[in-house]
Amino acid sequence: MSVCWIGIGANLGDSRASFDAALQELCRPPEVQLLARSGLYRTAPIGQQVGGNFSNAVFSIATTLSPFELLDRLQDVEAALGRTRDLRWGPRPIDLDLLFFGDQVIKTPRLTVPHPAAWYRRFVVDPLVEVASAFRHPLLGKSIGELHAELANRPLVVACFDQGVVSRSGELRDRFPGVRLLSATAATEASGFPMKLQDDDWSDPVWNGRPVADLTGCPGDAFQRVVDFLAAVLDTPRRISDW
Ligand code: A4P
Ligand code: MG
Repeated sequence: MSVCWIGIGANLGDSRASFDAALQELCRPPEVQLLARSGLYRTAPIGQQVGGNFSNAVFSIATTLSPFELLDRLQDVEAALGRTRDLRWGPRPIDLDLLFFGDQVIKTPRLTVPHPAAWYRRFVVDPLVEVASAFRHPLLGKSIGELHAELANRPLVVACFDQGVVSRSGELRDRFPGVRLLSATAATEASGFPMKLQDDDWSDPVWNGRPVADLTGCPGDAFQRVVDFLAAVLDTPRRISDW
């Protein structure tokens, strides 16, 4: 039996009804049991073509399924609730992301676990900290509560290895006043919470003891990826109700 954490999101249709239907459908067979769920959050949309505000939440299950069987099940539930895949990071009536599968680490073209963005997207971490504060991230060696607290540091120091992006740090400062973007060499000496915006051949999940933001799978050019990353870190999701 494995304990898994799943992120759920929607910005089309009646998201509350879709969330309830997704849980019911997913937990219908005996191989999946619901353990806990967070409240419902209203969050700012991250991504250029993603549409309007989202509802987001997280829940945990116990399952005897393998990670790939669970991914199949999640995608079947998404399809049953009207999800189509016309556009990456497009508007959606339901999205189910496998955040953690116990402490397993999986990196294949079809499935990456832990989900690379699980630790820095506030639309995931804020609901997660409600119900899994003590859970230790299997790659980063820190608890969800610790990661959540570090994301709140201001200024948020971000170490960037991409010189093209660093040369546009003024633009980023205007847009995100709480952030100090430094080149990687400058950030090594900085206190605070540097992050590296990963280039293609870097595989370490931590750098100088700090989490690496792996943006390689995100849409857009390097600058847009950094914009989306910072927007996801600096968002302040609003808890709207219990779920
Ligand atoms: N895949 C790999 N690893 C996983 C995993 N751990 N969980 C593969 C789920 N799927 C995983 O996903 C693309 C492919 O990722 C799948 O075929 C699967 O094999 P998708 O659901 O088809 O497409 P997507 O959702 O557009 O892309 P992706 O990369 O899953 O994006 P995300 O991470 O879901 O982000 N803003 C707010 N406020 N709230 C949101 O929930 N969501 C997104 C999409 C963007 N902006 C958002 C939100
Ligand atoms: Mg997804």
